[in-house]
Amino acid sequence: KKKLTKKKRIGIIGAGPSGLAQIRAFEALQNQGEDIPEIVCFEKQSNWGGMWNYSWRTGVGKYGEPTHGSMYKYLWSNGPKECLEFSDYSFDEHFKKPISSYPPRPVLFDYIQGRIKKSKARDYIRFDTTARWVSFDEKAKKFTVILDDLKIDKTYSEEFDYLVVASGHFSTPNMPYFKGIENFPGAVIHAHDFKGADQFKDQNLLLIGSSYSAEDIGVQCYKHGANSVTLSYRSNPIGVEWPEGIKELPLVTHFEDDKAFFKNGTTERFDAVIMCTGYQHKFPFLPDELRLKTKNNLYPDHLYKGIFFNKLPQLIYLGMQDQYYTFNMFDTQAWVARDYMIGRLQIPEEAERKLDIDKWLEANDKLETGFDDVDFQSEYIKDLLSISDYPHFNVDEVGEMFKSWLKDKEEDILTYRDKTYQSVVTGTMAAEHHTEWMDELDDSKERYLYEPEEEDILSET
Ligand code: FAD
Ligand code: NA0
Repeated sequence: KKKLTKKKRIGIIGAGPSGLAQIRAFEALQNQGEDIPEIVCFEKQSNWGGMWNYSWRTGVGKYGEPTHGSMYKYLWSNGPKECLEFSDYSFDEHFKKPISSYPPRPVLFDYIQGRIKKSKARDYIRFDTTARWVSFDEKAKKFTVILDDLKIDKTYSEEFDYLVVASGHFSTPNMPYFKGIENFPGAVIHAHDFKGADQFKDQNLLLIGSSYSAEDIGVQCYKHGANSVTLSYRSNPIGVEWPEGIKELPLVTHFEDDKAFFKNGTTERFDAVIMCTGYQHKFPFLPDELRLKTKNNLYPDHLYKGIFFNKLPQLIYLGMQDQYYTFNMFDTQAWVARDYMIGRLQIPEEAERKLDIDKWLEANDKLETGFDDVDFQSEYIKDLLSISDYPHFNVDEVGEMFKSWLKDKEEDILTYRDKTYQSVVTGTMAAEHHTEWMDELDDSKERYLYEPEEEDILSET
């Protein structure tokens, strides 16, 4: 018992894929017979999984906290699952059979939970607990975190030697204003509050933005029966060949009642407006001097190795970059962070760290195409792998898959999810889904894993 009190204490804010990766990294060490620090993870929702834990709520949750979830019904992976596979827990190990390359949200949520359900991960997490405020004592070199236990409405505080911020950055809407929008008679929402296409059936929709949310919500609404979808871009159109019923226009200048005016002189009437205008990095629990201030990009400034807050590396951020790689990137980050926290990895002094950051920022500035972005993030992952014992995977091969995915989308935005890829972890070729994506309106796990042949055999006997 005495030994326990001497242990370093590690606080983790958020039990989404990033926070769970951090817990998993420590468990991997424990499985090697090593002693691990004391870990406490705080999660404001009642369950783990972050974005993947779908919530029907908009606005605030049961306890009045801002609703975290931005995912919606009928959401299918927007990249091949082979590009995000954990290298220490394969899809084969979880599903025991090949599945398609683009599973729906409930299936990926199931996969995320697979490797940690088998362990004690849940014991480290305090659910329904919001991190309210953080301070750092320079003398004691410790963080104090003020927490709200939402269930019993009680505020308390705890001290930590290291703090891992894994609270995500796709939750707080960036909501621009357009003149006259206050008089628009239909629904005006941000993508964060979009919960599925059902309510927009037969409507004429205007989506502002030209990135993943605009593309995916637009295509979903088209698939599920919207009358028309118009995407409005500020900088560049998505630029694929859209089917009849979806089109792109330059930016809206203003609204008059239900009429939108566009930069190219076009005017159209709409039933609803969905702002697909991205998210803010928002850390209301962090003071100015500890807060990461950045736009959504592939290499946020002030983070050494994209993880350690340069002015105070005891403060660790996971998953704060824009993401091609997701689960496997969070893992590589968490493994590196773990090794630093247990003293296995030494990092250079602040000035030298800054030089390294600047080198990455300079390369980031030069990126022009999607392919450049993929190469950049692949190099970043390889850099992390070179300093950690996270099971290596063929990053170059994954990079190539990302490039084919970009090409697939350009070729046909409605059918790219029917393509299949090969796992770099197991070599398994993905199965073809039993139904083409455009015809598949049911995103449940049961429907996804159902095997028509087996069913047929059963009915014959
Ligand atoms: P999150 O998943 O956002 O988790 C953060 C956690 O921190 C949450 O559980 C939250 O409740 C908790 N939290 C926040 N603040 C506090 C606080 N103050 N106190 C306590 N807890 C707190 N990625 C893919 O790979 N494929 C996809 O198809 C895909 N689709 C996406 C679709 C949408 C609409 C969005 C928004 C994102 C999508 N992503 C996708 C990216 C997704 O963000 C990542 O896959 C992943 O969820 C990021 O994990 P995270 O743990 O960093 O953050
Ligand atoms: P996201 O698309 O929500 O993806 C987040 C977009 O908003 C850009 O097009 C930007 O234009 C535009 N924008 C910002 N301010 C604007 C303004 N004032 N007026 C007009 N347009 C404005 O956000 P971003 O940041 O990519 O783009 C913002 C994440 O969610 C992604 O990581 C994605 O992977 C994930 N996601 C995944 C899925 C699926 O997997 C679906 C949705 C989202 P500009 O001019 O800056 O280019 C199915």
